[in-house]
Amino acid sequence: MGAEPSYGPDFGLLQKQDPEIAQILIDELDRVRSGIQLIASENFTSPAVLAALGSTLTNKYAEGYPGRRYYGGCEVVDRAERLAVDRAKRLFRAEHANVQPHSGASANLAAYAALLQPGDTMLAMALPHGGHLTHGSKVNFSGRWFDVVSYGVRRDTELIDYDEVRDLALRHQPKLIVCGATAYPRLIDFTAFRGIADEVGAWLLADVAHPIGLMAGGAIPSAVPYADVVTMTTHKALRGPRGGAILCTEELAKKIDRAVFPFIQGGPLMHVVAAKAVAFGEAMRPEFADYARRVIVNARALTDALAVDGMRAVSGGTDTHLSLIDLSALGVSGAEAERRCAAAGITLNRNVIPYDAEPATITSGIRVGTSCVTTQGMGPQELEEVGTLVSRVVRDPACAQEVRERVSALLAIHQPYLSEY
Ligand code: DSN
Repeated sequence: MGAEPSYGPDFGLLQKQDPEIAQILIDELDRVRSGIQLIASENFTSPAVLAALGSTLTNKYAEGYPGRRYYGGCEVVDRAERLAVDRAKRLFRAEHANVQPHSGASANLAAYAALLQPGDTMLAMALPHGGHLTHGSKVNFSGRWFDVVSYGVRRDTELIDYDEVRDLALRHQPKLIVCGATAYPRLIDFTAFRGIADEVGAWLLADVAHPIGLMAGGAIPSAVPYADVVTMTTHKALRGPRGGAILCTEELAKKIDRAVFPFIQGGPLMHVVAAKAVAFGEAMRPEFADYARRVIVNARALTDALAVDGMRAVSGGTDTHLSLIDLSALGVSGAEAERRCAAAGITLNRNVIPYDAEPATITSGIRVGTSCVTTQGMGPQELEEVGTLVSRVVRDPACAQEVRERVSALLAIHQPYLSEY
């Protein structure tokens, strides 16, 4: 692998023509190389994915679908989209794939557009309990346009309350049930959701934007056999370009395709579609299955190390790439912990925990994930140390410099875009 993949072959030209932007590219690569990235929704794409993203495919208008475009000259980009669709179908054993959504939010918007009319009732996980903005938050289109009923986690176990989900479904008869979350560290019981959806005659949508990479690698059970529609992002644990995709049954294929284009989107981003094909191809390799397994092993090592120092894992642990950590016992807010870690070169995000008394800007918790550090080649031993470093600097901000030195030592061995993929 080259040492400076994000610069591309014409980086010299960019430096000459637009030194300000060139410097930003350099600074961002330096930033991730000089700190530990624990944001659970981020990852480092391969240089091959970056190469596809930085290609001339960005120039092509291709509204429509392969073989059915509204522009001429699409015969080459058609091949990229066909490959992306075929690989997604094979990788996830899905009947149909649409690889055009620009993001996870767009994928959800398209899925709702395919299955619902404005004013219809949907049942989804509450944002403060780990759901997503597009699962019915009042500040989002989903909460504005649909009649949203929310379920959450139990106060005692901090696990999804499947009895509550069923009761709410029976009472409100939603047309759509959404499962999936952004800050839920445990496996979701798709069989239970399927059963509830069948009982009330609802569609089941699994928004697995976060764990789809772990499903691709076979490290956790897939949602595909259970859900009518699966929405995802391609840039989290899956390690592809920033974007979204939708998998669905053959029965819903036409509805989903029409909802993506022409209903919510115009021209697809063909360079991103090509990069998605690259990422799906990479995820089919045995090394990716090993990667997905190691992400979870690392998340457990990190979670256990944090717990030793009183940083309690919500629900008691993790089955995935992320943990939600309750800082209440330390008397430090999530926002303050985020700042203290940043001062020591550790990037993570504050996050509300279930039943949090603090608002989303402050929070009582943080969220950590291991997709990035695993891509960098770190293992459980390193993650144990990372846990200790997080806990030291959160408890005592005066340790920031000392912690930063240990962070640098770890990064000297495990730098992004220098280790092998
Ligand atoms: N922003 C993403 C996350 O961090 O989980 C969800 O869209």
